Amino acid sequence: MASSFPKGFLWGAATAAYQIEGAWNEDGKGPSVWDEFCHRDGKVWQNHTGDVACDHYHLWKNDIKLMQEIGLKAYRMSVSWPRVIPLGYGKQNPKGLAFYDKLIDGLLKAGIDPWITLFHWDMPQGLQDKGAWMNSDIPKHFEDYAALLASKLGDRVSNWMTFNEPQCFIGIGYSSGIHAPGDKRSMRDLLLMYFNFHLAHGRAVQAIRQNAKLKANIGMAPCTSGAIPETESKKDIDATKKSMFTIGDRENAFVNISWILDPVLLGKYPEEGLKRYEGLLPEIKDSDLKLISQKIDFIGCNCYTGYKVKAGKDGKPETLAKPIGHPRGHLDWLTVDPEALYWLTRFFNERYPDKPLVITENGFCSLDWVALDGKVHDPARIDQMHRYLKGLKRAAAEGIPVKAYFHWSLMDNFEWAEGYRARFGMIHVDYTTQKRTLKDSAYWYKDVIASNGKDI
Ligand code: IFM
Repeated sequence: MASSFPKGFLWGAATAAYQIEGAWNEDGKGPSVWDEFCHRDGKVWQNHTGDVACDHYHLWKNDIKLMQEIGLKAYRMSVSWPRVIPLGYGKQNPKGLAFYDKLIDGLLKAGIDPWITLFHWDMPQGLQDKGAWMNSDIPKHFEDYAALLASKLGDRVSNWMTFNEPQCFIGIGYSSGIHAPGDKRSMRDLLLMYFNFHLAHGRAVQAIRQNAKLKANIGMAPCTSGAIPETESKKDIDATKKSMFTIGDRENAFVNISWILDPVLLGKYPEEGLKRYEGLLPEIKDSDLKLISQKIDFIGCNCYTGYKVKAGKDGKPETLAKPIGHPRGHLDWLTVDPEALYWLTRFFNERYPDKPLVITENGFCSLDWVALDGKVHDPARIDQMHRYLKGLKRAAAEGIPVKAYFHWSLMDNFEWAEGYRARFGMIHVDYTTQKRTLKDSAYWYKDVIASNGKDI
């Protein structure tokens, strides 16, 4: 095992615009689907909204200081599309662009490398009114938005992610309706949305390359749970890998990672999916696949959880139930499965060989508060991070090209339909005063960064 992470490994933390910025209707910003959704009664836990969130729109300077205090080398943030183009198409908003301009300058001055996600779920309501992902014009609107950001910020920003977790904003937002815009569409519609998202991705990659002054490092940040073999026998490993990329049920809105990444990296949709979704898919032309499979520079992945698999009869994957009392965070879905990062990066590298891999999100939510001693003690988050990073370190030691790790999240923030009840940050936020307190995990991470993970 290597004594530290590879030289130049990038340690970062991540956030997203709607979850931290607040200022939902300031300085000419247009509404997003999340603004509209949160203002509807009963959609979000205790009717919380992102109206103010962490007020990062006003407190960004202080937040950069805190990032410096932790020693972050990189910061993954997203841009709010309706803040810079209020309707999502047409007129730009100079004040919104000025905000990101200042923020980027501030980060660079602080020695922190900005990694920008173009779309982290806050679809402009103006485009939602036109059908959003159902509308065949959406890829073109997204291309224009990407071109705008690349031309305004691409002289200082080189790292870009087109989308965050398509399976969530399509699969949850338009299927179960638990997320904005709260829609419930058929699988046929969802597959069309996934297709339009893919086209939008391809167009955005082209637009960034054409408009950015700096050489662009472009990827995407989909999500998946990592499949972990029960033992390291060849038959368990083979079955586990199969399970990781297997297309789920025909009606499963949360499509498998292979449906997201194969067209982008292999230039084709998985055969198994083409059969499974037969009769539900839009027409997909070779020219579409060419556009979708524009060369990207890295594969990002958001991974929080894992599940164990063993080879059953005839080597078929069998998923094992988690034992009673399996460790988990404050939200039910967030189980602690540390080997996930090792197996995920290993299987990705085998399916999509030699592409740099970036963990664009990984983290833990707990019930943290400021203790009598004025500090925030979050040993569970430290332990979670420590265990997961061990897996990533093993991957690096075996030559898997892992390049960066972004902890979710820099600070506690608006956790979508869960409101503020789940705290994911390394920085505690008191939402009534906006006071920030670095948690124990932030100091622990600071040491990890300073030693390049030597003691992991
Ligand atoms: O808060 C979210 C983030 O917006 C997307 N990935 C998962 C995080 C935790 O649920």
